[in-house]
Amino acid sequence: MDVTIIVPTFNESLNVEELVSRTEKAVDGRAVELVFVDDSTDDTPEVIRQVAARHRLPVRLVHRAEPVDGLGGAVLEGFRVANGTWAVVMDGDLQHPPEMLPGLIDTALGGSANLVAGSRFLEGGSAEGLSDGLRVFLTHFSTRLTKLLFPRKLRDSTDPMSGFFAVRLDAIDLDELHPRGFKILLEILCRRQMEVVEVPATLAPRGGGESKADIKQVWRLTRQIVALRIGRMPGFALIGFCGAIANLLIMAALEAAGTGYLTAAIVAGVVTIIGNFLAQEAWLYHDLRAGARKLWSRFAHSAGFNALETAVRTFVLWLVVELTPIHSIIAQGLLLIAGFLLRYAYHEKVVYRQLAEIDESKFDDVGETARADGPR
Ligand SMILES: Nc1nc2c(ncn2[C@@H]2O[C@H](COP(=O)(O)OP(=O)(O)O)[C@@H](O)[C@H]2O)c(=O)[nH]1
Ligand SMILES: [Mg+2]
Repeated sequence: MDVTIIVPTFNESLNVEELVSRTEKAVDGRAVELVFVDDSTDDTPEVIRQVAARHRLPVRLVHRAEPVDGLGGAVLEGFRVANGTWAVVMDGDLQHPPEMLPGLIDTALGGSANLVAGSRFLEGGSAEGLSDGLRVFLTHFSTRLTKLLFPRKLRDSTDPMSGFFAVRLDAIDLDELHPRGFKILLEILCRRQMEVVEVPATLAPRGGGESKADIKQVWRLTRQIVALRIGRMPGFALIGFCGAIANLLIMAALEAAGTGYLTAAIVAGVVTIIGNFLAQEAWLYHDLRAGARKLWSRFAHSAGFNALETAVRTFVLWLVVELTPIHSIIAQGLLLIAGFLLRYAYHEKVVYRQLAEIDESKFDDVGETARADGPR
């Protein structure tokens, strides 16, 4: 099987017959199966079974009695059950005319990219089917915003909000994907660097029935973008915070046992540095260890940067307090935040940089991690 076409459906009984007929005609002669991942509360599953029986195209139905993660979760489920080397995702409401399938599939099978996306914004594409001005605005706004936030990963994408695309299933890690709403393509594009080719796509008006998109999707998309962008930062902050508390406790314990405060501070510092590193290794970056530099090198880079950051920060604090009217506590607060962000960036981009998979030519702009925008 070359291609599994995944069609998520939620109460789309009016469109199933036409969708299967037009798809069968369009993909004629290709090794393709169609999988409906259905969360309907109406008779859509029944209709799918009847329609499937009347067609030559292999059609399978996955009905989720207890749907998780809505549309995005349905597409993930489709990826899991797919027999194809490639998965194509297409809406079930005929907004993606099935006649676009040959172009998408042949580009996928004939090229070297691992993701082929239909773009409404390429010459020859069209977004005429966006139902109202608000949708048009939100689509353009979120496209601009995400391209700004992920310049490298979305470098070759003009339409990361598209719902019509093909992806090579061996190029994605299903456990890494955490779709929150409708924008599963964005999730795939931002989790790791994909090799993207686009083809023009038309977004037609809906067939029968009503859109299931609502204002909640804006909130979900916002959360998705935040999660994709900040990645492991909350975990990194938590480890740093626990380390600081541990540092104080160790110091207090040593001093209570009669150790001088400087010796106590040094011992507490060393223990904390090692403890933080082990926590990072075991918990936060365990999935990136294998592809990164060697253990001793990670430790040397991590501890070295932390020591350097502390020294530079203290020196800058001295400069700021001596030369400006800024209060020392305020200055230290701001410097601690800056230091934290630098440490985080350094761990993402250097300490746990994925060496093997990096093709230098692809990473010519700044502001992103190689592939570690990170799952939780
Ligand atoms: N399985 C599943 N499909 C869904 C869900 N929500 C929407 N869909 C399907 O996803 C596709 C796109 O949804 P649609 O309502 O047309 O959204 P719009 O095109 O953004 O207005 C359609 O085929 C829907 O039936 C869901 O929660 N579960
Ligand atoms: Mg639709």
